[in-house]
Amino acid sequence: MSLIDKNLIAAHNDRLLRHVNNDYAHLGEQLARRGIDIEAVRAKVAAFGVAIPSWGVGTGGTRFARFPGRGEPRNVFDKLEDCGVIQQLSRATPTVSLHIPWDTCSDWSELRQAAASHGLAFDAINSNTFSDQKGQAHSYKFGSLTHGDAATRAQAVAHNIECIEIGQKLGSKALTVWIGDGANFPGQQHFRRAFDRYLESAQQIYAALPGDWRMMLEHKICEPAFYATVIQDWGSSFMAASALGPKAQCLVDLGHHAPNVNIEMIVARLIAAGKLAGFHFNDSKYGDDDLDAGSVAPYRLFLVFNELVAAAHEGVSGFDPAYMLDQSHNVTDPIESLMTSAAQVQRTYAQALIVDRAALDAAQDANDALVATQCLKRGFDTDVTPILQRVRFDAGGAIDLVGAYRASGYRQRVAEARPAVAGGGGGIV
Ligand SMILES: [Mn+2]
Repeated sequence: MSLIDKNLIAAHNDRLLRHVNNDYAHLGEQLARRGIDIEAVRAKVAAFGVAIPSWGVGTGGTRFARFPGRGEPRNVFDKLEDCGVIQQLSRATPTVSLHIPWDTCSDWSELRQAAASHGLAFDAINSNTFSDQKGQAHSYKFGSLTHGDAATRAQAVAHNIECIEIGQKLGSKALTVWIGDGANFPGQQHFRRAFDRYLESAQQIYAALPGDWRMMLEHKICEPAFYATVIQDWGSSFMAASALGPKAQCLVDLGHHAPNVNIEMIVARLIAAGKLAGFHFNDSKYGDDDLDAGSVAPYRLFLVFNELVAAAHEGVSGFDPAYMLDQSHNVTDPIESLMTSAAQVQRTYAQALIVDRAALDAAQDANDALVATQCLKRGFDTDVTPILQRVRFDAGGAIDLVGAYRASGYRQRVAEARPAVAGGGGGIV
């Protein structure tokens, strides 16, 4: 099933293809002079995918307000359609990451079929114990997996196990756990006891994991607990993942760190320890801003990818990170932002792929700081756009993502079919 008319994409591509081919040939020559085979880079970029968060296709919001967009998805089936459009045009987003209970539905096999009809599969499933759901017996106002009350903890554990069961029906292979537990006042919480309770609860969830599943622990420095968060940084996350066992790993959300933290170095440490679960890509200027990936600090994103490409290049055992976007779109059409961000992640991957690793190693060995850093800059400064355009074209996607999307009239169509609804999950974690 095609959500966007294939003829429209083809007509749009036809107008651009000659230029793309010329640009690609020129870039190929430039890279060849540097000893790089553009076809090898293209093949790796074509095989790269980043998951779409189901919550990302709705308009986000802040603590102050949410300004809904037109034709917002009303349910998980609508969300899958929007994800299908992103995948049809970008060819970089073959999977969707669901959030329970925001994405609850009555027939999971029907949902799996709907996803398949849009060319989509399911990535990690996300639990939610950071807000109360209708009819819930115990409130999470003062915590979930770390709550002082055993019945509240048991309820949160049971929800996570239910998420695993749903994920199994959908073909997921991972559970992502992020909790909002923590304290808003000094003295409110006994730090060590709260962490012990987290481990005890997490162990029960871990015990329910199927053999081929991973448990991804997502840390966050603050919010909603503004004084102290139980799993606040990669240290706590690593302690928990180590205590739980080999199937537990640490997920890095780029927005969940203190300002100016060297995230690429955290990534390197987690790779070294065999504990890097994967990423939630986004960008930030001040805090957990959930801005579009690479929109503010593209070089920081590049330095993260430099570590990832280096690990793959060096054949680090067990290295298999999961890639997801996690953004809040307050002023853009979420489909446009997600397509652009997926392409940005692809772009950054390609830039890291063309770093001369042998030259970088030699410069490091010779203590030649200037040449070493130039090796990285040379990758980052290279405009790899023609590679991305060719990858999309070859796979049946759109050379010009936003141009083709706007020409398709998809947003106007769904705006008519989907009357505005109040509420819905606006939370971004
Ligand atoms: Mn996240």
